[in-house]
Formats: sequence, C-alpha cells, structure tokens
Amino acid sequence: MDYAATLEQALARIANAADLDALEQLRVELLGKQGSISGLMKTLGGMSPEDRQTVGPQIQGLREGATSALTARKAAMESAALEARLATESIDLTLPAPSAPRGTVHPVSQVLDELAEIFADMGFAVATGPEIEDDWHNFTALNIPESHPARAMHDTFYFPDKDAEGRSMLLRTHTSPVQIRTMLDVVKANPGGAPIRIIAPGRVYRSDSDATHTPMFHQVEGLVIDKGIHLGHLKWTLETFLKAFFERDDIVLRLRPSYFPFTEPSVEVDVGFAIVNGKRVLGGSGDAPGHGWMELLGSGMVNHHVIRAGGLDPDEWQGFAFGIGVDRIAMLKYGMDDLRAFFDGDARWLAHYGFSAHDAPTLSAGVGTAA
Ligand code: 2NL
Repeated sequence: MDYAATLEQALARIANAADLDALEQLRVELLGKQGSISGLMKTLGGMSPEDRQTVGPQIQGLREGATSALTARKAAMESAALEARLATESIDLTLPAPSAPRGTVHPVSQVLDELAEIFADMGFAVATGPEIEDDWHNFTALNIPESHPARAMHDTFYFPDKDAEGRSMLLRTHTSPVQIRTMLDVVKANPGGAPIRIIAPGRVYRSDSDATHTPMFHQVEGLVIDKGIHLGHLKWTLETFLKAFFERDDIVLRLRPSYFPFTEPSVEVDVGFAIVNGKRVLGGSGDAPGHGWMELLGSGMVNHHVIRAGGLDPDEWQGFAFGIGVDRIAMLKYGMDDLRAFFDGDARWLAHYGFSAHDAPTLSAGVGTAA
C-alpha cells in the first residue's frame, strides 16, 4: 500500500475542508475509532515483526501528518473566524451599561446603624466585645449567681473546655459582658473611673428555637455611669431614643417595676399603641380607648454589685442600663412578621425587606405594622 499517497490525499482533503464542521467530520473519518487511519494501525497486529518494522513507521507518519494538518487547519479557521468577527463587530459606547446585580442592606444592619446614630447624638459611643465569653464576664460580674436559672444548660451554649483561668467558656447570652469589660478598661486607663456612656450592640446566643426565638439573635444594651444618675435620666434617654427610632413624637412610655439580677430597681418599659386598620401602630397612651401597652425593653439602675465588679465604687458612681432586642424592634419598625426569615439567607426576602445602601429609611417603609 502507498502510504505516502494516502497521506497526500488526506492532506488535500484537509486543505479543502469548507468549514469547522467539515473538518471535524474529516477528523472522525480519518482518526476516529472507526477511522481509516485507525484501521491501518490495527493491521499492524497481524503482521510479522519484520513487516511491522518497515510498515509501522509509515503508518505512524501518516497518522502524525494527518493529526498535525487537522490541528493547524482548525487553528487557522478559528482565527479567521475571530478576525472576521472583529472586523464587523462594534460596541456602542453610548448605550447604558447593563446593571450589575446589587445586594441590599439587611434590616438588622440597617437598625444597628440607626441605633448607633441616634445614641451618638446623645453622646454614647459604640462598644464591642467577644462573642465567646467566660462565665465570670457573662454571669458572675452581673450578679447572676451559680444557681440562677439563666445559667442552666438549656439556655446557654457552653464549650466543653475551660479557659486558662479555669472559667467555663460559653457563647455570650447578652451583650452585658461588653459593658463589664468597658468599665474595667476605663478604670484601668483612668483610676478615677467613669463617666461612661456606651451602647453595646451585637450577636447573642441562647439555646432556644421556635417561631419567635432563634438560637442567635441581636441585642443592644446601653450603659451610663456617672455621678448623681437616677431613674429620670433613664426615662428621658429611652423616651428620646424611642421617639427618634420610631420617628414619632407621641411615643408614650410606661415604666413597670420588674426584676433583673444586674439592676436595682429594675423597670420594664412598655410603649402605648393604637390599633389602626387591624394593625398595631406605636404612639399615644396605651390607656386610651382602643389602645394598649406593648412590652418593649428591660432596664434599671445598675446594681451596686455590678458597679463594684466593674472596678468602681458604688458610693461614688451610679448608673442606669437597658437591654433591647434589635431583631424585635426591626420587625416592629419595618413590618416583618417572621423572625426566622431574618437568618435564612433568602435573597428574595432581602430584596423585599433589605435597604439600598443609599436609602434614608422613612415612616412609609412600614413602621409599626408588625404585631
Ligand atoms: C431585657 C433586659 C437588660 C441590662 C439589660 C445591664 C448591663 C450591665 C449592668 C446592668 Cl453591665 N444592666 N443590662 C439591664 C436591664 C435589662 O435587658 O429584657 N433585654 C432584652
């Protein structure tokens, strides 16, 4: 058989292939599993060693020649096609750019920003601290004794190991340890001590999960330490904050006696609401006809044991503190009704409830629509 002539033939057909499809068809015909050159390769098996030695290199040369011709022709066709496209295609730079997908600000982030801004106007700094805490900062310093139910395993996520000082490690159940750390830091930097005005926003963890509780949620606590601080300062601060946050001048507070280990006296704060079109809208006295009171937050005068744990003398320094659920006030202000959706990471929920990074939130965004 004349392998040189066969190669000549193949090369001619490759050179004449009209397009990429024809070239591919040719490749299959010559070099595919059932291809003619592949067939020739198979005949080597039946030959004597002497024949194989002379014929083998010729078939191999045929195969390599066809392969490299195919590859070269394919590259030439492709670059010709690209050249042709570049020659005819143009981009209209006057058209508007296609819009890139844009994320939104999560309502919790939005509310945290609002809180920082409102309290900054009242002279509060934002303090942060670790989410992994030890039981001294999370409980003991806050006048929560060993036996307190808040320490029970079903509420708190504990780590299996203790820290270097032998303290139990846990996920903080409130942001109060941040205030303890801040007090200790202030006293360390300035043995004279306070004053302190901070809010401590952030994630907190409790082993609790149902329609209204998630194992992780957000809290903001506030702490003021100074001389001559009393309940009047607490009430004014909360009233000023709530009016600014809910963007209503007619917010009315009701303070009820309560109990927290870290405050004495402790007060639960309710806000008055009206029922408008079947929905609760904050504002007005809860005692008015058709109105009611809604429990919103807990607060009180800082317990003297806590002042002392913070390194300060309670005979010299007094303070008030409060704690609020950030997710809850976000729901109240912007009208979401399922807490779990906050942390599902569903982009459709975020597209609906999220904020543009450039938006100034307004009342019309749905204040006070949630129950
Ligand atoms: C609630 C109640 C509260 C505090 C938190 C606090 C922190 C320090 C000292 C004293 Cl360092 N108190 N925090 C006080 C009263 C209530 O939270 O129901 N939060 C959702």
